[in-house]
Amino acid sequence: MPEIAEQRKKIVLSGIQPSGNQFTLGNYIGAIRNWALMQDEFDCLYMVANEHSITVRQEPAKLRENTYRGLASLLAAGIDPQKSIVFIQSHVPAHAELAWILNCYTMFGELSRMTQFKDKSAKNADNINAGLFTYPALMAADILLYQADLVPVGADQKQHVEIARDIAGRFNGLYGNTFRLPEPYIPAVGAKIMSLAEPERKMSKSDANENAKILVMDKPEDIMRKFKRAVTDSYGEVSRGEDKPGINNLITIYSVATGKTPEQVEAEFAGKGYGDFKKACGEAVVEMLRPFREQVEDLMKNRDYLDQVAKAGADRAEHLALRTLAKVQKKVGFVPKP
Ligand code: ATP
Ligand code: LTN
Repeated sequence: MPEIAEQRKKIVLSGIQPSGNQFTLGNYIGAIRNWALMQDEFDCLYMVANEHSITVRQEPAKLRENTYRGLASLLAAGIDPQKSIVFIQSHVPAHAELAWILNCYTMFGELSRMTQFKDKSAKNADNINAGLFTYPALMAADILLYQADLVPVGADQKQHVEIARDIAGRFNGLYGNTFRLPEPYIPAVGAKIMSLAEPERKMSKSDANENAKILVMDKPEDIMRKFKRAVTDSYGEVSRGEDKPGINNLITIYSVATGKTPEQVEAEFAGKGYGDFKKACGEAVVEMLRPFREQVEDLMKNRDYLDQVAKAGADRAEHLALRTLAKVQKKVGFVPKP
């Protein structure tokens, strides 16, 4: 029997905002580390979402620095610009152009249901701007421009990928098949790393409490100290349980950092106390992040290289994006430039 013709590789797109200082262990485990793991199986595009960042007020010089740091972090996490398209969102104007069009096919009611909008507008009560509200239309543009099949994100972004899919379906329904319908791709382990201080809440880079989050560039001694202080419970047993959010979280982190299953972790620490376990977690995370951190530091000294990667990535991305944008403009009835 002849082999069935080889199927095309699925297209993957994801992005991360360069807001705040640096990425957290949650961003690393829930997002960028997985992106690197997907490069061989899929055709991947990864971007630094700097246009999304200005929905919350940023200091221009810091935003510039963080954008480069974001790019360096993607490379340090193992994303290879020869394999994947790596770029900075604002370098491809088609994102903003398609976002405008999609805004006109996105409903006030559906945007009002976005939990991130509700959270962020509560946190930034003095700056509830229109961009913060229509943010999902820009994210839909990011995804739909490249006809992405899969969008690897942490659990908190699932709702935004679903709205992108709804917008795409609505547009296709009106104008015929234009966009591929994307699906969220959520990791089985580590999709929601919790705060070390309040383990019922997600670890978030914008958390004001430094002890709640591990930053990917933290020094080893800071990582050790934060794990030592991590909030646990009074059971004293290293095993998972419904009412043990702190220990559940540490077991997840340790198992990702060491490649062991949660069962193996429980067996390894049977009969041992939380003190030993927290120390082991800290050491495992220090080792996991060490090469990453060193590479970010090296890359940040080489701005020319980062510029070169960004330029080449943007050119490749733009080529693909313009194909979809032209199709969309034609469908909605824009007159082509004579
Ligand atoms: P902010 O605090 O500003 O909302 P954030 O830490 O939530 O920032 P984002 O830039 O919104 O980070 O997220 C980047 C990626 O990291 C997304 O795919 C998101 O789902 C993922 N992510 C963020 N926090 C976590 C977490 N605690 N666990 C797993 N994945 C996460
Ligand atoms: N909104 C996302 C970042 C982001 C993104 C995207 C993720 C912007 N564009 C496209 C996936 C696909 C966030 O805040 N984490």
